[in-house]
Amino acid sequence: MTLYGYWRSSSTWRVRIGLALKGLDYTNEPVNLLHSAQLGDEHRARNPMGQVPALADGDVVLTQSLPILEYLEERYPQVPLLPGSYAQRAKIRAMAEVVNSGIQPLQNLAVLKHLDTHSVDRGDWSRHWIDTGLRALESMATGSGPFLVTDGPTLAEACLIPQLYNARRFKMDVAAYPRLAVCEAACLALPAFQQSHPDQQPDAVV
Ligand SMILES: N[C@@H](CCC(=O)N[C@@H](CS)C(=O)NCC(=O)O)C(=O)O
Repeated sequence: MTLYGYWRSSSTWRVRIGLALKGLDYTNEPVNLLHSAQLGDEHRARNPMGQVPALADGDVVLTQSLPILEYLEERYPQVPLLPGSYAQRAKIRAMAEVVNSGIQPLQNLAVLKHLDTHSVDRGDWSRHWIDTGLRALESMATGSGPFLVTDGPTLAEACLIPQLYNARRFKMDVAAYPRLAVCEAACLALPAFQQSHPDQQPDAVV
């Protein structure tokens, strides 16, 4: 498999977490967002939205991080990203969706660039939407241990942990969400989250 992504992209990190949890090998092909490589013809042929990530599995090219993770779940069921009962799996998906549709699209690069043309402060805007979503997740986190829903990391953590990393880039205090901070510490102690961390990627600039 080949993952087309960017080291600091939260959506790309979601997919790296899924691949790492399932122990799947892949080649990393950086798409430099700062050079607008995501908007070039070569990458748009993979993802017409002009966004990362895209994942090629043989001849199949997949886009959108959550459908990519659902594909991995069905194709490579080892180490499930959607474990537990029907109700738990619905909860995992709901928490992933808070990040995927309730936070990240409101503060992705294209939106922030457009805000610049309306004299809106990128930081204030982004912190507002990140805080709204993280508060919701804090109250939804009902797992008995450190994880959000079940006794290990799932699709929900694959979305949450990159979003918390992103929150820090906007100078937010993650300790303001104590349940989420505990979950983050538990995840970051795991090799799958460590090896998939943005700072560990070959295209990282740290
Ligand atoms: N819903 C998409 C979101 C993808 C997305 O917004 N990716 C960002 C990086 S995290 C991106 O490529 N931004 C480039 C841009 O906005 O120009 C997914 O989950 O894959």
